[in-house]
Amino acid sequence: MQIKLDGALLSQFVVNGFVCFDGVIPPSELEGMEREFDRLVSEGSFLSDQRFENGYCVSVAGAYVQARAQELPQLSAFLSDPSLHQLMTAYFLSFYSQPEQLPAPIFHQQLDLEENVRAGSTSNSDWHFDRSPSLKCAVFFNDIGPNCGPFSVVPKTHFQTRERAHRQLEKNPDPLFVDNYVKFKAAPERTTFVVGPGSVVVFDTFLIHQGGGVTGDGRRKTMRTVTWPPILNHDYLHPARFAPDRSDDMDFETYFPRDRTGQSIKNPQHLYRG
Ligand SMILES: O=C(O)CCC(=O)C(=O)O
Ligand SMILES: [Fe+2]
Repeated sequence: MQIKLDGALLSQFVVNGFVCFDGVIPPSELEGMEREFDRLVSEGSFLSDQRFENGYCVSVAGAYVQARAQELPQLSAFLSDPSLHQLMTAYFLSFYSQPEQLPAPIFHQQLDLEENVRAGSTSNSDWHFDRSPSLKCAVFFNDIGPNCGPFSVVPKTHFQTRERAHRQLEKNPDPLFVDNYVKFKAAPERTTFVVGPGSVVVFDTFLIHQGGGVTGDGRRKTMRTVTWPPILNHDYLHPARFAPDRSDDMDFETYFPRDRTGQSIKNPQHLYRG
């Protein structure tokens, strides 16, 4: 994989909340990654296992894949790609006022392996931002047409959602209690990734996004890696200095889709630190 990083790409990422590399993974590498994806799914040893109306999403630890680099060479190579690490580091560092005091991020801590094989939706098919904030790298294995449940984002919304999350986290530092589903007052201007195989979208999960809603005979096979920010604190939630122009702010309400009881974050690293 070849990603050329420069200042223009990074500022586009910071302002829009995502970058898309269309067809960046060559077919030979993508085939190997898909074979290893299938192997992990068939082995059945998962951190979590969700079943949807239209398929499944299972999660494995990035460290587990890296520890098996001999057997999973193409996935391991993707997880070790230095240009992705550099891109994510630069993005994270842009948020913090004292970046030199931060622990280094742990890249691709989790891999979500998802297949949507028939018409239907997933728990991610409605507009939302993630409760546990992260950067995700979404890799698409097949040709994603408009009926394949393409991933969509509403550009630049990651500033507004941070403010909303921040207000809630000051009351309860557990992000799993944040209202993270979104109802827009008017249809938003979305960017939809109708992209070829081997495309990678890197996105800030504070962006309002959705995906996985397959229609007709569409299908989608995708992997999303999850990299959590080094610290979830005031700096990470106050990026106002990057968004002096708030003319793009949108009118939306947030809601919590299910009963809140029983929710509690497993990894204290992700608690809001004030
Ligand atoms: O299915 C999709 O493309 C959306 C996935 C999603 O919401 C997420 O990984 O946070
Ligand atoms: Fe999400």
